[in-house]
Amino acid sequence: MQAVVLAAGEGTRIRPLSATLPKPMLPVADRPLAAHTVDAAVDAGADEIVLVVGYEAETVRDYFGDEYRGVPVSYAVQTEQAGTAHAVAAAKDRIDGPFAVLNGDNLYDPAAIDRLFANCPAVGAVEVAEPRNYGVLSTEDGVVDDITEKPSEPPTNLANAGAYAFPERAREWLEVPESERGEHEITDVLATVLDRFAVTPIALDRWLDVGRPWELLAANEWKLADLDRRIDGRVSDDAHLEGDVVVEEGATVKPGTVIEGPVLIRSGATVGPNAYVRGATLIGEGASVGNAVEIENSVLSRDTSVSHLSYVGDSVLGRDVNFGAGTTVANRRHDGAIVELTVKGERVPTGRREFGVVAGDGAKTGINSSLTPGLKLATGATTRPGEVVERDG
Ligand code: TTP
Repeated sequence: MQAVVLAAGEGTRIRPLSATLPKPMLPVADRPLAAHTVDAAVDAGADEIVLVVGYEAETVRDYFGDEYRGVPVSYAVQTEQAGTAHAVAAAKDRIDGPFAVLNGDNLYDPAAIDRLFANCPAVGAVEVAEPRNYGVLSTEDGVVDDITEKPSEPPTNLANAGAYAFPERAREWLEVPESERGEHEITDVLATVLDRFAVTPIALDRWLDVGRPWELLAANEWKLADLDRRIDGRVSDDAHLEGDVVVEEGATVKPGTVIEGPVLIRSGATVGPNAYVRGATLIGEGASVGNAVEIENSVLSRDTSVSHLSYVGDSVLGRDVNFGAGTTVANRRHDGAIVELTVKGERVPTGRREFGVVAGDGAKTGINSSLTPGLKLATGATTRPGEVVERDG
């Protein structure tokens, strides 16, 4: 079966992390987010991957090339982001049989993708506590018979997980009218398939839609938890590594450092001396964690540097970020309330009592900067020495 993977979105809600990278290319453990989806499709037996690209398409092409793990990869360009059905329609000419559609910014439980492919026509379903916020699937006699967007009285607690195995005929039904949101949506294609075929619901044990910065942290927490200890880099005899820690070849861990997994230290990164790195943490390629720095439950993207005497907790730092000596991130409010973050101009609860900051590529803090919980630093933003930063900048 062909797998059409949607990766054309800009990721406006995850800004500033998507300023130079499309959301599907943001780092999740040892690969981009979309590579986890493509891997699940390849493991399920996909015989071709069709990536729908648009925003910053070149970075997607550079990563996946023409062949990925022995499976041919082709690209369809969606010039305008007019919706998920519109995105699949951009790949229409390449579809010549039953086809799967997966989101390049979702993490799926891989075993479920296997079952999805084996049971075509099928749709991924995930049990949720609050179905009113989702597209909800109704079922009868083990077959999905309807989908309702954000119903006030949900018929089930099965949310549409955005994973579909469509029969070849669905290719003819990709041109759907605009929805109330003004987009051409894949759920309208699904509705036609439900009318004409018996569609099997495939239960996903786990699923994560990565839309906002804290969901990228959650994606890393998920995939880093799967690490198996492996030390291929240079680790000082005076460093102490506990649990599932991976030090890739070309990475260096200096004396006095303590690392408690799950932690992944990627090639070219240096940690220490005397650093304390705790899970779930990703230290990206070429990143550097200096003397007496503590990093907890965070993502440091490639070439980012946190200098001596700093603390970073529950945070996501983009590429080439530089935190000056003594930078301290506060990751908990005094009142213990859920930390909020600004997403497209609105304060939104992250659902986390511990959440630090999000720093766009190239952001720099002056020495002894103090950063408050739920703060966003824009691409290339700077703070002054000793500054207490309480507002996004
Ligand atoms: P969304 O998360 O709805 O859109 P987005 O990725 O652009 O993010 P944001 O809302 O923050 O701006 O998209 C769901 C999936 O569908 C995702 O994998 C991107 C993909 N997509 C396209 O490929 N083309 C489109 O026109 C749209 C709307 C989404």
